[in-house]
Amino acid sequence: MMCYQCEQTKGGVGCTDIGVCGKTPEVAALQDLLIYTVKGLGSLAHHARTLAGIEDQEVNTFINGAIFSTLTNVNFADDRFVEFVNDCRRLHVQLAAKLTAAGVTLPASSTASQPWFGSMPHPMAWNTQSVALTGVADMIEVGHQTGIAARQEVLGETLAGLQELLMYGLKGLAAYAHHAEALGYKDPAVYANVQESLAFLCSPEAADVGAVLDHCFKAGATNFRVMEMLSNAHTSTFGHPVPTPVSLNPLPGKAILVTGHDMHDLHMLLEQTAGKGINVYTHGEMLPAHGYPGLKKYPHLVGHFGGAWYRQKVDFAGFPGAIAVTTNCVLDPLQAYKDNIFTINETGLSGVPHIRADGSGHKDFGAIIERALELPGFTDEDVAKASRKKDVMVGFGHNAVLSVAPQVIDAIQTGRLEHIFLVGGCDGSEPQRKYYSKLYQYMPSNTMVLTLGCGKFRIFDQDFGMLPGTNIPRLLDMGQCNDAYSALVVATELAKVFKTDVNLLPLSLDLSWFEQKAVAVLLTLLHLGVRNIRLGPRLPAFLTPEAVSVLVDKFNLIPANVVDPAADMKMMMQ
Ligand code: FSO
Ligand code: SF4
Repeated sequence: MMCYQCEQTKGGVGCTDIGVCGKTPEVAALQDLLIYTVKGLGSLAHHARTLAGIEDQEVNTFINGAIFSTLTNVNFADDRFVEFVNDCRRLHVQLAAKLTAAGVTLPASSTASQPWFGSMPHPMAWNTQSVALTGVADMIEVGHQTGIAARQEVLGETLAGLQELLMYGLKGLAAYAHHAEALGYKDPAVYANVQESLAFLCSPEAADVGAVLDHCFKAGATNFRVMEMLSNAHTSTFGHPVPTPVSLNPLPGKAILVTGHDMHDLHMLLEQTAGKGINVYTHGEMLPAHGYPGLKKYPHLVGHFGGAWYRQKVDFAGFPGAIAVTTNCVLDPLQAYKDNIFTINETGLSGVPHIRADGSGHKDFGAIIERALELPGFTDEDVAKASRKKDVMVGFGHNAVLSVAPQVIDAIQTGRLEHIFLVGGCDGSEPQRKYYSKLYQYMPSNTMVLTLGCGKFRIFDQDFGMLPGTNIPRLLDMGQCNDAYSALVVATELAKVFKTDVNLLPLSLDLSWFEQKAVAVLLTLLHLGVRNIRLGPRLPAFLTPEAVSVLVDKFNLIPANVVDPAADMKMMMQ
């Protein structure tokens, strides 16, 4: 196997024996095969749209979900990937039949294999070949031929890595688009862009660095649309987030912990648990849910439990109830809680029950509820012996922040607010990530910090006090990683007031990346022309020094100075 799609990749180079995340070589091969086969279906869907005006919603939904399933820490279940590959080939044949019925024949050149597919045919050709794939072992064998190695050999590491940059950006935006779709929000232009990019990656044009970079920025533009659509989906369904204190202290009673990013699932679960005497807690990236009026109205949504994703083995083992995994990040479970955990949507763990939606999108969480009722929940003694923690504040989406904009603007104009930091992104277990904890310590008291994503867990429970002369907290959490959209709305509005551009505001972006959603957000920022972004704790392994130098020249992308956060702070304050 060879995988270097996330920040924690082995040695900062690539996972080759087994993933640092726990991904086995077998699952890696199946994921590679799924991406290869989705490139084929995406190409066909692109041609069907452009040549025959055929739009196939089942294909559109499938492609985004399938891509999402290969994101870091989403799915480790080999049987689910076999299912995805089979579904992909079935949909391909179905769509090809629609084209034939419409009297459209694809030009022979469109299915000519590219040198970087090695010994494999063009994915569109493979999808319709009658290859006998009877099970996991067959697929793994083919999957081994679809990995990154052939692309690196033919294209060289820089171009192969830039093609991956595009693919990872697509993974991130497909994940966000899939969340929006669960709430009934979709945009034909988004499907079209994803599929056009997949077709591009199978075309001779993808051997050109400039063309690949153009597609990366186009994916960044699409991701902006997607984050906006997801933000609208959340706020139209659940209302705009409002500042809300969240308890970190458990209450006595039966309990369910909901992790991941999917607000729609949380909502369905709150509905199904209402009146059943079960308390629902958020975990990880679900924390911002407490700020949404349409979710906080449920009295049994009682608080938040645990920290960032990488601590889940400790958190989940210490949780006396059932655990619902709606999206990443999920890790191979410990025996201690394996019987309590359930996967939903694209997530998957071997030997763990998986809950599927019915045809109308409804999910029956009966099994989770049943397990929660079997387990002890928090007892009075548990609660009595737990150390009392202070509430944390959430709910500072763009609406809430813009409502205090006049005070912020006044504070900037009168010098009481010297600088704003946006520390967005993910957390992780590596020691270099201590940089972010230290960075906060060096922030002068006349500054504010906006957080988003699970990186917030470095400081979410610390008291930063108020901005001098105002009743605005210095630390404002804007939400999940996809709420980078909210941060962009605020930055754009501030730039308008000061009649300048975002790059000239007293604002620094220090991004901690981990997986491919963060790649999509980075591409969005670059597409918008945002400069001087700090990126850490390590630069992506898939970007060679040559590729990095292009981004440094064009955008002044700055690697985070993880060994000297004080120096970084000094530079940002200048
Ligand atoms: Fe964190 Fe995981 Fe939201 Fe990521 S939970 S690491 S960027 O998946 O998505 O912030
Ligand atoms: Fe390694 Fe990350 Fe790939 Fe997992 S997802 S195998 S940790 S690079």
